[in-house]
Amino acid sequence: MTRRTRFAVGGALLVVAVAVALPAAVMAGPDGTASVQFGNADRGSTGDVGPGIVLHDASPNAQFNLVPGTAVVAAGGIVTFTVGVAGSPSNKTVPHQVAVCKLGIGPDDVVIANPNAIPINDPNCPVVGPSPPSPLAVVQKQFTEPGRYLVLCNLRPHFTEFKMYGWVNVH
Ligand SMILES: [Cu+2]
Repeated sequence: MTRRTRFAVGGALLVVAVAVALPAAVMAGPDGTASVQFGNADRGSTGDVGPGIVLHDASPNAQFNLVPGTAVVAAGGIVTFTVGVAGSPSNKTVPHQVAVCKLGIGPDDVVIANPNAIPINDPNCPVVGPSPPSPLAVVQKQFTEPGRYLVLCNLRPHFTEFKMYGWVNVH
């Protein structure tokens, strides 16, 4: 089993656990809901990268991930994005911010107006939350129109350097 496979399996188990923990009223039926873990707090080896920041991997690519990379939900369904759920409290130090792009926007279409600012804030990819960015949060979004939506971390380095994005397929 490769490292990548192990991460994927762990993430899948976690998504199942989150789904089971949701109250019955939220479970709207087949594909009425989906859950995405937004960042993997405990992945790889520990390393301090700055005051108060512990990146849990020598290469942050394992941590700066959406699991699953593609979530599927029916039109009208709700996707729950959980930031930082996997980490031990001492490792919940890296903030994230969920942004969902309009239909038709791909990773190469994202406009970074100010390359020196941390937030991307592309009007075509409005922030869902948390606001301000946080290492520990749960945010939800309802998807009414079918299509394939790009979901990214609004913190520019996470997106540009670590490709922290995924997809929601609405059918
Ligand atoms: Cu991020």
